[in-house]
Amino acid sequence: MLATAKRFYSKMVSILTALVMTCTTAIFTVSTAHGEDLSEAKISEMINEMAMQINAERKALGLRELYCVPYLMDCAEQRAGEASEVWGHIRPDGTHFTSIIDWDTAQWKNIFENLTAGYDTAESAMESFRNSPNHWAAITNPDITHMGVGLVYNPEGFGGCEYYWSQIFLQDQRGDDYEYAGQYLPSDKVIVPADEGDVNGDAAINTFDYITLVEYIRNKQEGSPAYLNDAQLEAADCFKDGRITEADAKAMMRYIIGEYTALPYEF
Ligand SMILES: [Ca+2]
Repeated sequence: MLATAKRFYSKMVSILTALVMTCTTAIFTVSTAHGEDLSEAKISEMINEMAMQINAERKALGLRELYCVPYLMDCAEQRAGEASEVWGHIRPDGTHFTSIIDWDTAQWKNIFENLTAGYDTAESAMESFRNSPNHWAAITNPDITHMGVGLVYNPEGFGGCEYYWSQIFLQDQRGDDYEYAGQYLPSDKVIVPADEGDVNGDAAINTFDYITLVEYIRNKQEGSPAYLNDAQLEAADCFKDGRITEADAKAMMRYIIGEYTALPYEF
């Protein structure tokens, strides 16, 4: 009982509940015509843009980049929708925002939620967070490792803000290198390898691929954020043994210098 109470307390103190009603000033600057043709693709693009900006800000400060987690992206989208109905970190059912997280999926020991509304670009929404110390402290928290970003366009939403953004950040108690299903580092393009060994997807197989692969392996070993998409992993698996190791990097280098004539390397 005491242990449960203690865990609850430590959870509560780690939750950031800062809330700034950024919406009111934006009501007068946001045009309704903008959002009416917001496609799902456009919303995804805006969400990705925000995720990239979060990591760019963190990188500039020497902080680790955060993985986007599809599960947390879904949670963030749901929270953005809820906040458009009932503004704040308390959900429409009266529970704290953390109740959106399934404990078996995300065993957070630190969790933060940022909300802002009324901004029709990722950049302006990020600017609203930048101008709010508590929100910015969450974005630049050194302990967090994973995130979800959500945007819901709701012309009937709270305060007439139309654009409702949410960010969920967390650190999992299972370790900073705990891997969530489908996690990825946000990027502005989908990398498509042209062939075996073309890890960076520029249709040539050269030292840039080798560097990309070696960095990936090193970051993995150090427990730092590292991400290659499935097609890149396939292209990087020069031994075709289903694992990415230094042996793959060596095989790639041997191919690049002409020692091997083809990839994947056949025993
Ligand atoms: Ca390449």
